[in-house]
Amino acid sequence: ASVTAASRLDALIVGAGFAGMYMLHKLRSAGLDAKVVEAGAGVGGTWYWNRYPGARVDIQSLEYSFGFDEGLEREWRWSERYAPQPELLRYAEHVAERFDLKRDILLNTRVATAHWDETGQEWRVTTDGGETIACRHLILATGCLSIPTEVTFPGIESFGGAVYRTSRWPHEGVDFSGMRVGIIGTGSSAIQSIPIIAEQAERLTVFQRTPNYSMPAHNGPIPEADLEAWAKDPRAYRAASKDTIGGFQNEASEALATDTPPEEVRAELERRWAWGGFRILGAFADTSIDPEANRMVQDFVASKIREQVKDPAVADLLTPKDHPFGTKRPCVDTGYYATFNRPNVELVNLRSEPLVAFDSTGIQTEVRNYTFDAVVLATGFDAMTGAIDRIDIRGAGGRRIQDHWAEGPRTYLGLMVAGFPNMFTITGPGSPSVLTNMINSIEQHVEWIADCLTVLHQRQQTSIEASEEAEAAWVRHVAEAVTPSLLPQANSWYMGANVPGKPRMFMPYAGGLNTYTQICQDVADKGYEGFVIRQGEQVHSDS
Ligand code: NA7
Repeated sequence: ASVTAASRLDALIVGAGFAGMYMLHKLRSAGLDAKVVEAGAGVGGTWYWNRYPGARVDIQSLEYSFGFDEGLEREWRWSERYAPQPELLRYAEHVAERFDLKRDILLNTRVATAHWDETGQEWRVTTDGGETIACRHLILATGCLSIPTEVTFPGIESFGGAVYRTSRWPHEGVDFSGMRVGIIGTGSSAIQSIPIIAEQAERLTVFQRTPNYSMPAHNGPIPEADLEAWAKDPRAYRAASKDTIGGFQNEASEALATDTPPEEVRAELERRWAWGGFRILGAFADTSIDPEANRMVQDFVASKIREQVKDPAVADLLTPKDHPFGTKRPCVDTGYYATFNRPNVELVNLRSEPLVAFDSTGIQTEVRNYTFDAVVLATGFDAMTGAIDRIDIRGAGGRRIQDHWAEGPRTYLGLMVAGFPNMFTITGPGSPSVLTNMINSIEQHVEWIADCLTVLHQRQQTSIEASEEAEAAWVRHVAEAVTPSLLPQANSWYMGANVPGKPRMFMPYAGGLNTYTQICQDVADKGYEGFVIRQGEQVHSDS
């Protein structure tokens, strides 16, 4: 199909989650012609798809919300510290309405291919609906945790009961009353849903391969101190959130656990545990880099698990032993550990009792047969690269992104890829993204990209591309940034370790959102250092 220059967009954005929506708003406000293609039937991304019971945000909502518009900020009130998924979805829909975004969002449509056209200096995009769209810039706002892993089990198709995936939950919900339910996985999704499923179901069996560290959310009303600080000066409050490693306020301490008397370490960890959520991560500056300091936090969490779980054998099984604290994404829960005190809940250790197969009635392990009416798969995502890999993207010279990333994802600043002109990733590999408060990372990326495209547009420059050297240097820098930390010690999805055959490489940038923001700003201030920018070739002039 041929597309005339007249119908070419300035930018096509893929995905209508928070990133895609804000990107659309920013580009339209700058006078650019932009549209969004979204696979779901509605906006909201993560919060559109992940409708499992108990799904909620792990960062306080006061900070996990947009700060770019004061009107939006003033009129929206969060009901709790950590908003539940339905409220986050309402917020996403509210943002779409408020900024009249939907007229430029094509729903129920998945991008199939995106090929760079050298002559026209544009991307040719096709969708599963058969549309062809030409665009100057292609912006991938496809999410870091949007494609479930293709985990499957022998015989699962013969199972007579229902199978649910946490990330593809039925919109009408599921009533587990009177059912015998099995759940596979003990990551964040499982840890949030297990307490609620356990209350409904007749019996719940949890199949655990690796235990995770989980901290109590202590969800409830937003803490007075935060509300006051925010109300006094919302701009200053937002700025303080962004000027941190993780993109949220955490009372980050400079103190070293190894220099602190043990009883003081314990008291500080207790105080932060009582506050809830991720606050414990900021307790000491050395817990993420020094095994001995980390061990103190591990021991503390283990003691907390023992306090909450009555059966010492079950408590022991729930205690992580194979990875340091914080090296896999820590979980935040409401009543997770105490759920194992319920008479209708049992924990199966897949390490000592491997899963053999499903049959028509349930799950067989090497030890027993379990009968179920329903099974829940909470088995995780092909993180950071999954959604990008699934599009047939070809850059200059027809090079496929999968080939360029064969040994792991390579980007410059997590924003662009050498050889893929005019293609941006929001919260892409090589950016801090999944190690941070996503909304603050999204705002930073979107604003940087919007400024860049505005400058190019004003100067009639047709293309921008990361240089090979800048990309190579950034890949090295991303590796160096994580080297002092314990993060690479875990077989985490940060490392690509949860997907068979995926190259092992620490994908996000561990240098902190504040440092990263400064680096991106400096690059722009130096005239987009490390990028190759081409002047318009006047391809449509009549000379
Ligand atoms: P996660 O955190 O990747 O958790 C997936 C869980 O599923 C984890 O416990 C896995 O155990 C388990 N799993 C995966 N495959 C299998 C098989 N084949 N057999 C048994 N168990 C399996 O995904 P979530 O959806 O919970 O959370 C993703 C992110 O969303 C989270 O980190 C937050 O950032 C929000 P394993 O550890 O691999 O042994």
